[in-house]
Amino acid sequence: MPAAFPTITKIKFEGPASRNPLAFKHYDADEVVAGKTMREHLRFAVVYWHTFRGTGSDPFGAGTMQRPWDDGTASVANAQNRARVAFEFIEKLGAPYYCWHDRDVAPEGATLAESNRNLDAVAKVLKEEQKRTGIKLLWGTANLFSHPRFVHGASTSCNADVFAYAAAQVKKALEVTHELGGEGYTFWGGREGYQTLLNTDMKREQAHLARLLHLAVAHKKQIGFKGQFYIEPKPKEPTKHQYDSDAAACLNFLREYDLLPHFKLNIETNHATLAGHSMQHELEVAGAAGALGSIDANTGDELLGWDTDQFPTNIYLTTYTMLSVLKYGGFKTGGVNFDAKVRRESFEPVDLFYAHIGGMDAFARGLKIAAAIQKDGRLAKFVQQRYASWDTGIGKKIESGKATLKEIEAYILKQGEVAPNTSGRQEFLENLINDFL
Ligand code: XLS
Ligand code: NI
Ligand code: NI
Repeated sequence: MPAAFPTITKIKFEGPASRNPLAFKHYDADEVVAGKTMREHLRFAVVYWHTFRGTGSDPFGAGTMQRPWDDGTASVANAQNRARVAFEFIEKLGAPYYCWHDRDVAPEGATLAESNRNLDAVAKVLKEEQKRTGIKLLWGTANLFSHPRFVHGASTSCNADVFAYAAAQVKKALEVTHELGGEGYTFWGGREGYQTLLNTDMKREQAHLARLLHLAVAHKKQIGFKGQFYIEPKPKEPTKHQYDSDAAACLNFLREYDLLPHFKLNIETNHATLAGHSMQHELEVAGAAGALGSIDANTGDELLGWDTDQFPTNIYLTTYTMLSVLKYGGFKTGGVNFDAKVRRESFEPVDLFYAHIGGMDAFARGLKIAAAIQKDGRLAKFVQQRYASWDTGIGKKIESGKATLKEIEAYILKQGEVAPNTSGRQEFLENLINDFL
């Protein structure tokens, strides 16, 4: 097979002074930062769906992407060829992981059996390519939203046969993920939500969603799959309200249905902002619950209110993201997965390289800056001191649950009034962060 990117060789680290747009300026995979190499910290993954299946179409116009290797047919041979191209790209880029949906990698057939055969035929090539290159599968997932059968949702559909179809599809996607040595499996509730409450039994739909997840947990055990399960929060799009609306809603749902021990969260930047939160907020909610699993790295546009899935280049964003990731002990099974797409106007194959290189460099800088802030220690110390009143005396007693309301009342009656509070020092802290940028 001729190379799909014949003029591009392996992307190298050339350092910040380099002016080569096809080189890393900051991501040096082997450089050790805070005790681990950047490769180990960041665990970059390329997504199959945007990078190899994205056409560049939008509601107003057709696809624009120039992908000369793709013959445009839905044949298995084309899908297998595309898989080889994908690995040429990921290998040249130097990302250690990739992620897919079942229907990105292989074409949907006329029946589920045919779709499964197609998936097996492409998975065979993926396995060969993984072996040849050493690139690994960060997570797999099932596309339970594109086909018209999922018009009312998948596990939350009003039609039990659609639930059954979705469950069967998840079973197969899990098995293929397992076969390819995947380190995780993600559930993003594609259309698990509603357009109008007038036709919706919300309680029943959410119970069905939980049922699917329980079935997946049981099947995981049965086939011996040891990967991590993730839920990916998103508040809207395609439905008006998605049940997995944000990290807090997901955690509550998982707790309500006794699923929390089996899941962590996969936090996506643009989904956080759609939910009216910052990425940092979502990471802190997940981290505080011990459920920070992985991230879908991208960014929205300040002026556009939808999931634009742009590549992240904002150093503040990557710094705050990595500060939270480091704070909660770094990625274990998860990683920085670029769930991002090049703009419709960036239609040449080389743009795929520019986009990923920029995202990787932005995260490398975020990691280094976050590690420096952590090492400096002033920020963490400030937060610790801000709560010092809880470490002794009445604070300690209240926190440990040993004080009664009566004792607390007696304490404050004796005090008469509370001593003046100390400043929150927001501007001081914002300046402190800037010292490291
Ligand atoms: C869509 C989601 C999707 C998931 C995988 O908005 O981000 O791409 O990551 O199903
Ligand atoms: Ni995503
Ligand atoms: Ni998304």
